[in-house]
Amino acid sequence: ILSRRRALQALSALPAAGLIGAMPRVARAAEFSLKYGNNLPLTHPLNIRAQEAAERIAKETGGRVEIAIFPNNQLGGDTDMLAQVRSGAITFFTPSALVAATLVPVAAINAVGFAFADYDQVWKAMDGSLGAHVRVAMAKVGLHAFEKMWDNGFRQITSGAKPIESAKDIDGLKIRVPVSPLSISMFKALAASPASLQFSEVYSSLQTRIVDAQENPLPIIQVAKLYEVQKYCAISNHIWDGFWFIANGRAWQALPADLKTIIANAINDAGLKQREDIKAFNATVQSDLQAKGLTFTKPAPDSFRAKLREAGFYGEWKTRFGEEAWGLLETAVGKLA
Ligand code: TF8
Repeated sequence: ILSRRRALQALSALPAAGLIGAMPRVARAAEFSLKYGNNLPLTHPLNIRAQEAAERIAKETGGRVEIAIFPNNQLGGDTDMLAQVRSGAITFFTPSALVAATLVPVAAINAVGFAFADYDQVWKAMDGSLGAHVRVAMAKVGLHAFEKMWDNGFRQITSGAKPIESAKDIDGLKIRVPVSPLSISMFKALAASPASLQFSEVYSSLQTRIVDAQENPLPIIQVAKLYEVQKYCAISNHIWDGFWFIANGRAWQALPADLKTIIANAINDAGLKQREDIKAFNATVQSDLQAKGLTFTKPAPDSFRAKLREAGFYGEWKTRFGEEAWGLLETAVGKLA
């Protein structure tokens, strides 16, 4: 941005005659310069599709809207970016639903342990009334959530010291979870010893053995190179997690309607493509990770679910999320408790 400003100054110092028409489009300052922050490396499909959306938006608005992307925690961890998008310091952020829930508790509803069985259930619910319910709650705290969620994936557990074959093996496990009350509650109910850390701290906390384990979807384990600091991976599918593409509500409302339409279409379309990318990624990522040295196990979900029921996990979260949200979830996935 700075260098562009300097380029503009340099241009304006040139003799004007005949130059205006020849001026390259990038040299014109955008009417709306918007910042978007996220926590992922540029190699993740989320950043690839977000970049495409930003280019499409610049093109379709004739350069009136410019979106600068700050990937890879450049602006701080998730909690920082959540504060920034709330205050308007940045316009866009894509938190995991788990992280968004620190501000809007019901946003974690999709992450109830062992709720979703597959992607058919997921997209029906999140593109339907469950997603709509969450977006209304976001609006109440001044956040505009775009209609289409982006895919993070089904979360899996990696560990360093020993493989996880059944729920018993996570007794006492020191596991990093996101800054998420639901994740803490779930892993406590499973008798593990969970600790909340920002995603930006995950690699180093595994490397220095502050924790033994973490849980994330396979594409994240791949792009964040967590296989370098972990030995085992249990395909537990314990949580389906997605990203909410959110905007600061005031900044969003202040945009002219025609620009809002262009931006929303570009972001929602990019989200749908990103879902397909993750699907394709999922087809090969397990064998890639195996080749990189991770050993996989596939514990049956039953022992986990039984433990959660016994600990009263589902009952507690039904109360915390409320009858309405819980009802929408159970309509999508069947009875949980
Ligand atoms: C976490 C998050 C992650 C996502 C992803 C890295 O583990 O939930 O799954 O934020 O962008 O902190």
